[in-house]
Amino acid sequence: MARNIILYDNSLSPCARRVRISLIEKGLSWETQNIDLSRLEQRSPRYLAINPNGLVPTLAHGCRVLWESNTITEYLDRAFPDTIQLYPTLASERIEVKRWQNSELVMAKTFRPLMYQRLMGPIVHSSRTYNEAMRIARLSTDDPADLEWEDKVWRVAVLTPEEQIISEHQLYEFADSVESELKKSTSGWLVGNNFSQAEISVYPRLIMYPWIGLPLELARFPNTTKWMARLAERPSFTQSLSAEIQKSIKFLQSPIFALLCRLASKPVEKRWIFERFYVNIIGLAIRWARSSEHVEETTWKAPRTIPPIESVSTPRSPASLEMDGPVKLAVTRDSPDSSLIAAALRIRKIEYFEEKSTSAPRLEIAGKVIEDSGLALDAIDLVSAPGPRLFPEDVVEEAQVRIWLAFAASWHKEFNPLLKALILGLTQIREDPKLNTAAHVLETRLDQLESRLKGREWIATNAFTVADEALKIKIEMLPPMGIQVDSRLNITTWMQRCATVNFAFI
Ligand SMILES: N[C@@H](CCC(=O)N[C@@H](CS)C(=O)NCC(=O)O)C(=O)O
Repeated sequence: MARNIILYDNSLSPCARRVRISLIEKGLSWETQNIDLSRLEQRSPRYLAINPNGLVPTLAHGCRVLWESNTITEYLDRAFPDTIQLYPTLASERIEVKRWQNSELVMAKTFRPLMYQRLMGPIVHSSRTYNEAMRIARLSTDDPADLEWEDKVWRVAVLTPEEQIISEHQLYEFADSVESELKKSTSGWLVGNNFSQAEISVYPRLIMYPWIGLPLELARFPNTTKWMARLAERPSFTQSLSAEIQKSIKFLQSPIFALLCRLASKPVEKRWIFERFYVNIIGLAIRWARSSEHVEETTWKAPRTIPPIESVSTPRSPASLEMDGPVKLAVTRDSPDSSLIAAALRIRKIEYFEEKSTSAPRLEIAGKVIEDSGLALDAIDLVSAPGPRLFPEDVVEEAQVRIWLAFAASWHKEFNPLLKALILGLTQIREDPKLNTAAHVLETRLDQLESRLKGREWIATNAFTVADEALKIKIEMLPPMGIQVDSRLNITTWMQRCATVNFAFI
């Protein structure tokens, strides 16, 4: 049945693939709009207007537009209660699924640069001249940070050889954690006794390891190999892979591509004649195989403006995670994540002991030790506590809170180095080119927020939510970093409104 769903997708994207798998598992049909990442279409103003994080996937269900793959899949479970439910209802299992999703997202931060170094970079480098690559990127964006990124990608200089080794090590640590969980599992699944969203979230990127030079050897990963083979047999896993990618896999894992990667990362002037010839020939073949190379204009369509048909949604998972001792929060000085977790505990009226920490904030709650603020919010939401839930009962409102939390979380790449510089006492932040670019990116994020707040009192719903708190905490820290907020009127008024919220009465 057509459900008025559009997926803004890219066939190479593991994040989009997990949404595709969920849609197929649920028997939902959708329309695909391809966003060409190699042309930076995800950074175009038109795309940023529907997804301010500038990443795929985005899902439009009628006029409801959602980003962040894990939020989308959770929304699909709740919005389509008559389909297979992929998230467990049991709070203890649900939080384990979310733990996998979070550690997968942490792994993705290491995977992304290595993927651009070893997969996207060589493809773009060999199939386009430098000027062509920059001209194509400029068709989508004139943001200096994006153009700087494209320059690095074309030069296949995203990571140094030393950084690549560190990344490889971290990525294998994640694969080891999957292996050890599957070794312990009596059901053969990551969480509980059933196939769940955990599989759908972890598999798509893990299966791409060999494409970026990280083979998953049978001897080291026997359980993972078996698990992957079992998953590959599910129709949703096969059907979620485009024919184009299925054809390309052999090429991406071949010595031909491995040689291209080696040569592409060597400066052009240091290549032998036959090496240059090799890169050009493979580049021509890639160009010929990729039909989109010949298209100048973007082809994707905007979301529909009609609301989807209302239906009864699955109720929110009950807050039934049992507390089994005191709640402890180890806070890090000047850390927005620490402040957010503390605020969430106060909203839910949970008493906790605070300790000081020099590493990442750490929450101990309901027998779990959590070092990720996203996961911490979910755990705080799922424990039985006297205060109101962090995520609203309404399915659309819940998704809105989650996407705006993801918007706030996505500032980390720029926010963290600026914060570090500030802690180290650097005052002339704008004089450092890298920090200046980071500050510029955050200013763009503020502009996005300013336009979201136009005519609205709160960021996600029509009441104060934890998403407002997450953004407020970060914005308060910007002026000392040399990023002024005052000129943005909607943000200033909203900040004043946030300051009046008294957690004791929420
Ligand atoms: N946390 C986001 C991550 C999305 C993401 O990183 N998407 C990648 C493809 S898997 C992308 O759009 N990459 C383009 C880029 O990095 O500029 C999600 O789960 O949706």
